[in-house]
Amino acid sequence: MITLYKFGPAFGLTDPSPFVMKAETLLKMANLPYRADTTGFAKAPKGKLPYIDDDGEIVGDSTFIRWHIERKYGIDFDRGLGPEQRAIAWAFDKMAEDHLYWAAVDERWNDDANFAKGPARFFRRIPAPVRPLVVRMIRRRVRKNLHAHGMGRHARAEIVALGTRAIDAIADFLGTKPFFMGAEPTGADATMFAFTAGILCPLFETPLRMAAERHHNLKPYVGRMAARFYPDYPEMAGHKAAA
Ligand SMILES: N[C@@H](CCC(=O)N[C@@H](CS)C(=O)NCC(=O)O)C(=O)O
Repeated sequence: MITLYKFGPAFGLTDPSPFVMKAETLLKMANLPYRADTTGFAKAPKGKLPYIDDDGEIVGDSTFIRWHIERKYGIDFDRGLGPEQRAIAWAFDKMAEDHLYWAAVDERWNDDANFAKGPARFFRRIPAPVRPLVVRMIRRRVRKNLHAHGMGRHARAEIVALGTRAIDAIADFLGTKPFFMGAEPTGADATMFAFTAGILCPLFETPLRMAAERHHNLKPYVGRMAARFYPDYPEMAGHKAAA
């Protein structure tokens, strides 16, 4: 049995981390039984979530989880796609994960109002006297990570412009197709669904959400994915504007 280590549902999403949502969606796409565990962060092999424990084999990182599923269970998430389409899917995946992600992190963690509504909740269990100190320390670490990546060196307006360009690319490529690469879900849908659902999360007032809402195909797309893979998750009903 596979155990998926995740943060746990938050903000009306199955997880606040798009990487966790991606990994969980891949498990569902593969029809593999799994159990979720929200207590594994301290033992994360790479200091990040998600990771899985598959009968004693620990796999960290959503992409390596994907490759593990494909290898061990003989699944090709991109079946039906030719090399050119696979290349495009990979490029979009990494645009979301290594570029758009950081613009979204900036909005959630560096905007005080969004931080208070969202990530601040992660610290509720920390004893009140030390909480402000811990919050300051973690926010400083997030800022350092943003700076090290490079996104954090830009002005807010520049970050929004870059994030918006990525969202426009996702929406334009999706176009009128039901799923990202065509008529049926493929590997990239796990990623596009996770990131788009996170950015459309109605809890946060963000320019990236506004950018996503300007595209009339994104909410129905998230709804379609949620309806197909999370039928028992009514919290995602907000996205069930599915066509
Ligand atoms: N490349 C990793 C990224 C995972 C990741 O960035 N996870 C974040 C949450 S969105 C995390 O666990 N951060 C905790 C930390 O950096 O301390 C993947 O694809 O799984």
